[in-house]
Amino acid sequence: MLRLAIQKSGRLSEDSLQLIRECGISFNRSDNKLTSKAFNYPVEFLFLRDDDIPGYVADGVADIGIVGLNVLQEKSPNADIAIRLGFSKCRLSLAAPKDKIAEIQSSSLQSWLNGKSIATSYPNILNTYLAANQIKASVHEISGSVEIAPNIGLTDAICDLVSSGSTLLSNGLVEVGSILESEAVLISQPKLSVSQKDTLNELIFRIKSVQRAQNTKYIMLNAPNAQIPNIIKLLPGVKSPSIVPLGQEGWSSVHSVIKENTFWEIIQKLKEAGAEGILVLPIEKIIE
Ligand code: PRT
Ligand code: ZN
Repeated sequence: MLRLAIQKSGRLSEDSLQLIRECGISFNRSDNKLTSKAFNYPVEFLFLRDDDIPGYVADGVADIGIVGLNVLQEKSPNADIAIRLGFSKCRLSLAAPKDKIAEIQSSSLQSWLNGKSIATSYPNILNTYLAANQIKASVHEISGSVEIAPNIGLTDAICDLVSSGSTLLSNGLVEVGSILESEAVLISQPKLSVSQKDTLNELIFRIKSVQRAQNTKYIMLNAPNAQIPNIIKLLPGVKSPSIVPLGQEGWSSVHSVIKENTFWEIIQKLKEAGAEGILVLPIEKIIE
């Protein structure tokens, strides 16, 4: 049995549980229970505050856990990351009041920060960054609402998580530098038994299959046979595209996969190459 720590409620919870479901693992969750066992996989869930997950995994109370890289770097920077999960993306950034921007631009961020005070909930990451950049600034640790610190005269700047940037904007702050790009990661304790390692490896295999499918679409299109060589060049596929003759003489149907990030560019080129009736479908899993 592998004990998996997941955030009880918050920004990571729903995506973590969704990933587990997409890996074909079923479970029941009642809101007030702190643990739950999967029906069809040797895993038990522990529902915890995200800040506690790195410590529980380090102590072996949980065997694996899903947590933001920001919390992991702050609490257990040397922990083993089994796989990056790609959701809950954000960055830990330095921000300053917008009326200081001209001053910062006229020198450099490093020299402006010297002698300044910075509020943050991430003192360890921030101190490491300051030391690495030879900046002497004072760090004020506060646990929440960091973005109000400059407005109430507590500090000159802040170091906090940013995703859309709207919290900074509504507090009159501007992002002046990013010190960590974060996303959810799966971590594991170092002393798993052989069978626990097998269970973890199987879970990672399933996660990779889900991730590949999320970034990829299934595409079907029709084209005149004379155009097929040009179309194939645009669609390399998993191995190579499947070509199926159509009922209409001289035409074929091409089936393949395309990457999400090249999608619109490729569709345009396919149309120019004579493709018609293009269908694009989501893929649930890709096993390699
Ligand atoms: O109760 P518990 O301790 O478990 O949860 P929590 O309240 O400490 O954490 P939670 O649920 O807010 O966040 C969990 C994790 O989500 C974080 O550790 C990050 O890894 C990730 N994440 C992703 C974020 C954000 N995006 C985010 N935008 N965590 C916090 N924010 C906050 C940020 O602190 C700031 O206040 O959102 C605000 C900024 O957002 P924008 O969109 O206005 O820029
Ligand atoms: Zn927390």
